[in-house]
Amino acid sequence: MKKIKINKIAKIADLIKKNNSFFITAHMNLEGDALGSELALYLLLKKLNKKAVIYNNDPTPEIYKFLPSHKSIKNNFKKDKFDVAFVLDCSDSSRAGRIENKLSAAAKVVNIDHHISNTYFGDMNWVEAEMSSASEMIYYLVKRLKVLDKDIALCLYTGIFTDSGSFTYANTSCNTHKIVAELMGYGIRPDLVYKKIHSLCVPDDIKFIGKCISKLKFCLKEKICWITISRWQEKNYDLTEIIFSIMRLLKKPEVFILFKKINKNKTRINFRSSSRVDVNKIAKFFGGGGHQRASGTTLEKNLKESEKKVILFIQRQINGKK
Ligand SMILES: [Mn+2]
Repeated sequence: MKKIKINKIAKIADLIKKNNSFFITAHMNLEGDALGSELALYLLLKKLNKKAVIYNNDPTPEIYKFLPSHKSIKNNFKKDKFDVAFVLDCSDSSRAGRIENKLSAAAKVVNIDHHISNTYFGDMNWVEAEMSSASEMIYYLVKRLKVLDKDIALCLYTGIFTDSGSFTYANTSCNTHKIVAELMGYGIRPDLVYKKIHSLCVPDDIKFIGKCISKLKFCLKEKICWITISRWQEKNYDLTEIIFSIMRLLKKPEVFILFKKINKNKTRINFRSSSRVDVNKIAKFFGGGGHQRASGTTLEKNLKESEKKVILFIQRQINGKK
């Protein structure tokens, strides 16, 4: 485990103390870590009597509406000037969607992220590629400024919980568990958080998942495992993670891929790695990015072409390593 960048935390804490107005944003397609880290930072700033607002590209998914202060999140940017803009959980400023254009409303942009593919787009950049989540990073800032309370703990817990795959991914460290132990001391109910985020399917969803699983494909002695899905429906909750969690029950695969048809000439591709294969590099080759163990990209190609190109590339990658 690499050392945490304490000097960055000190600098950001200082920046918060010296300034008054802040806006916060995170990536499009909001999930637990984006929202958890945003809301924890928002509550931190409010506790220090700062002017703070969250602007997101997308509306908050229903399932996260148990998070404290979610109602303060705005989708329409008002013309205003800010001292500082915080961009959370974004490998690149473009991940913030249309909010990217609003960053110029702030005198300074601070980039706080845990993606290895981060482009260091901020005036100040705090990037910790070994951390489980942006929420884990915000925890250190919260500690530094001594503002941890029950609401902040719930936001941070939710962010860490979702981004660490319920504490099962390789990014879950000893520190992650120490932090979670402390957060739970504020009365977090893990069973309720799990239920809010995961127990959401209706019977048709499970049937759909079953159909997807029945289409499993393998190659390279089951080292590569994938599914192509021609009728993908975006849900308010993440079927992608559920399908991956089933695929991850398999013993042999090193790489898991989902190909989802968005339209005739657009395919969304998600990658997961179970061990040594760096799927950030693979996604990057195809114009995307993410983490070593989880990444994604979108190709302007049909489902079949995308499948062929990507599988061939990964086959070469794996074979080339031997
Ligand atoms: Mn994250």
